[in-house]
Amino acid sequence: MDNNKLEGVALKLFDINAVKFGEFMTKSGIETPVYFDLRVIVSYPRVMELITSLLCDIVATKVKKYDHICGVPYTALPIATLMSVQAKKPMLLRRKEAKAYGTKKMIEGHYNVGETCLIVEDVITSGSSVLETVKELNKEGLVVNNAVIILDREQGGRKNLETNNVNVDALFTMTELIGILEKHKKITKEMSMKVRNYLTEVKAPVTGSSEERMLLSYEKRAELTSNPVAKQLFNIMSIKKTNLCLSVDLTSSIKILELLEKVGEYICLVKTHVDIIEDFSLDFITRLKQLAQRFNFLILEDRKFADIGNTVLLQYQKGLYKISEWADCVTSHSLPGEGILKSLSTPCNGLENRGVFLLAEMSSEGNLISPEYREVTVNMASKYPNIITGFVCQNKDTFKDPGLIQLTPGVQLESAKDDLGQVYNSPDKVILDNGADIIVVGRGIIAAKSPEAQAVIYRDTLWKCYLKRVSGKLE
Ligand code: 5BU
Repeated sequence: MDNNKLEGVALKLFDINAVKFGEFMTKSGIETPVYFDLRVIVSYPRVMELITSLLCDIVATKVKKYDHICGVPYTALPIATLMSVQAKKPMLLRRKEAKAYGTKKMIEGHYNVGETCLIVEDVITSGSSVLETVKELNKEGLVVNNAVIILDREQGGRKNLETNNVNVDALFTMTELIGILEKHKKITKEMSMKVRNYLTEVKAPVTGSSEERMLLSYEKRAELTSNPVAKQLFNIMSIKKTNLCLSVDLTSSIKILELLEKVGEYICLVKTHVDIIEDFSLDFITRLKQLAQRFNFLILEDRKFADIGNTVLLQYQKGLYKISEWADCVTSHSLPGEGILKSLSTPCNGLENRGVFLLAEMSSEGNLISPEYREVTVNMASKYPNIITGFVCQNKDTFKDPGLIQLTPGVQLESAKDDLGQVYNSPDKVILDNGADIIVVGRGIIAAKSPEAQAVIYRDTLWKCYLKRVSGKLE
């Protein structure tokens, strides 16, 4: 490769502020001394031209065969377009969200199953954005063996991609870029050392493990989910800074509403057992929904469906409670088999944006769920990504997908158990060791002298544990 050209690009990137030095915070809450914003390069046609020609040179020498080029949205799209034109290879366009009408295609362009596609990306850290695009292309029967990128931050992304059989070629590694900038006195020796130390200390999580899920921020995970309720929940948690779900196990609708007036602002989700309410009415539901809207929380009806698909469909949509009309999400057992998920994903009354938390484990002593049952439950859920919000479970190894939510009940600050088999863990234990994303607290709050004060304590304690988890230094 032409080293002069390469140095020229590095210096230009520095001049146009596409690379900055100082103290920055990454999306996942980790401090970094170097930050890239390659979006700005679209304002510099000469830089675009240089980068395109250098990337095309790499591809010509390193990539044996490819039929298409696809950029990772959005920063890499213009670069991929220019490369496609220069190399005279057809481009594919990946959508971030499927169109709501017409064709629901995620990949636009003409292609045949079995053809190969080269990926273009600006920067890789963990490689997870590239992998998302690979996943979409694979779904269409396209094969991805190679990715070309502008900058490899050397924090584990290359390894993650190679583990997934995607070979990576980069214009620069971070070390090379820093070397050029130091040589040309754009940055001090000190800064260069600082960046090098940072690179050895902070590694991106390994993709596809439950550890990765635990280290990603809710904000990031909102982008990785296929279920609209999970997306909303991740967003609410990030905005309100709370991962507390209140289980309102009270038998009076007035008491439930009074309680939510006081604690609504501290929770991301309210969990109901609608069949224990003695004065249930549709007016209660109207008021519950008003509170949900006012305080920005979602509603989970903990119905624990467990019958054949047809009965569950009736239990979900009909009867006194008409759960499907108001609950954003419900809980369900996997015991009856896939029919239960088919029935819960049946479109009803034109309502979309519904979710299901599938029970993969329980908190009660002596429950009969075995590791095998847990595993087949998770496999079953993977066939219904649009409807599955996450799992009710106790253990981080239950699932890996960072787009799904681990909902964990059985949490209290004070007690270790109740008299009827419930087992409690501490916030620390469930979030840091066991991987809980949303934590269900019932009597820990509702039975307290001041539920409001107690909700604040839980909210603060749980959020602190989450922050500690995502800021953890890795490896
Ligand atoms: P508690 O008061 O924090 O013990 O209430 C816990 C709530 O979570 C209660 O409504 C249970 O029905 C629910 N729950 C649970 O405790 N354990 C489980 O494994 C499942 C649900 Br699934």
